[in-house]
Amino acid sequence: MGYFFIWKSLRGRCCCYKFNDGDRSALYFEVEQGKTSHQAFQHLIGFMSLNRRKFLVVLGAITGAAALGTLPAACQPISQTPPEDQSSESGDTFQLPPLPYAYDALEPYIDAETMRFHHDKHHAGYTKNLNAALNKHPQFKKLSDEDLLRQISTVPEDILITVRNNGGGYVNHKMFWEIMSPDGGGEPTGAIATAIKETFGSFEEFKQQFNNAGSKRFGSGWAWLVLDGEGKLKVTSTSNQDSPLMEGMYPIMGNDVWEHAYYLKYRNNRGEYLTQWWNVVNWQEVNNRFEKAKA
Ligand code: MN3
Repeated sequence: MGYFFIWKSLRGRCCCYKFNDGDRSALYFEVEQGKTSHQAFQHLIGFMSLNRRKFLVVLGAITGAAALGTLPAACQPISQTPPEDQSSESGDTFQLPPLPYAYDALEPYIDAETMRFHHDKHHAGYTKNLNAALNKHPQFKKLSDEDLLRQISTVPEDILITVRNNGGGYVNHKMFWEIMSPDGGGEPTGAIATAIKETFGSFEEFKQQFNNAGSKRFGSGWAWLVLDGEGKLKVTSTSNQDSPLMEGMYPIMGNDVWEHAYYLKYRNNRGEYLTQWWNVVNWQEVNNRFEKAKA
């Protein structure tokens, strides 16, 4: 017995959202077991509002038992009306976005187990802690997640550290899943390719600076390519879950150098992880972020 929300991406793939069922083997997305249908639906709505350009057509919701073999046939339009209500009665302001690909999609560069824990435990934890903190000062729920980080200095003392760590973690990982893809790698394309060349001289030089930023970050943190306050590209790094947004800069792309991002596969060899990571970079999305930030 399970419930499935099914919709279709622009690439024509059916994406299935399933909950309340022990079988987690074959479906594209899933949520924690034991969620109510209302919670799962809110989660889906949150995801769609974040990814509207990728998931335009809502095919509808199917409830009941659905054998895996029948899913392709079930991917027929049922309703083309996206759900309107984006408020959440559960009190959760921010929703954990499902991975935009399967856990094992980034193999062999990032292993499925790492992705599963990284998304389902770490990112889910940041999301939960952020929501809990904001419940104490609900006026901050009106802000977008990025604006919350931009305005971090206005956050009250009693939730400041929690919001800084978990709000940063929430936003950073939301970006992280999007800027990776099983179809990623290779050289940058579009406006970002030109800008990288102009700023750093070559893609190779940029990669080296970025990898340096990641390998020199002591302890946990991120390596970044940012657009600074003057609209210039810059390589930088932050500790813990701090976001460039907290420093008036926009994160175009970032790599997570916390051990949880690579330790299962690469052990203590962060340098090798940094090198291999370029094989999954989704340049199309990086370019989207760049063009959006420049606009
Ligand atoms: Mn992480």
